[in-house]
Amino acid sequence: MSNKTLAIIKPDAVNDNHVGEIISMICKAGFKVKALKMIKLSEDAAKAFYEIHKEKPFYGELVEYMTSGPCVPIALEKENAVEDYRKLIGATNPANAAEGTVRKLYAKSVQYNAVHGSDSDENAAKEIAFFFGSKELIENYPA
Ligand code: DAT
Ligand code: MG
Repeated sequence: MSNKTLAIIKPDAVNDNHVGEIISMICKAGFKVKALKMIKLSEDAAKAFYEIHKEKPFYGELVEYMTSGPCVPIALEKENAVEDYRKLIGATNPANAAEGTVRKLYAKSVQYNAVHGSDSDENAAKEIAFFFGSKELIENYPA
């Protein structure tokens, strides 16, 4: 059964012109794009998106970084989407990311780590709804 996950190409990767290469890696790995946009998060939006991390020491820096420029959220579908996408992007800290993963290739540090990925089906649904209204998700294509 196919399920969904939310990817975000984060501001450093957008700024470095890696949007195309990262989307290409995602599509070559078999994910189907269901919705995609470019957006500059407000401070309130970034705080809300990362609410789960609000007690962490890096929360302030994370919010600052995620509002530093535009990012590209992408709703994706694939069998085993959450786990397979996290495999494609690699470990949170690029120093620990496997060869050939998105973070190994494009992340600069644990903070500037190029991409986001949902960590569960439940959070994927919440995160997709955070960025996309139901009319923005293209459910069945090609017809
Ligand atoms: P992931 O993005 O792999 O799911 P996470 O949910 O633990 O990782 O953390 C969310 C983001 O917060 C992560 O992508 C980058 C930042 N972050 C995590 N750990 C950090 C740390 N030790 N120092 C600075 N930023 C950190
Ligand atoms: Mg996470």
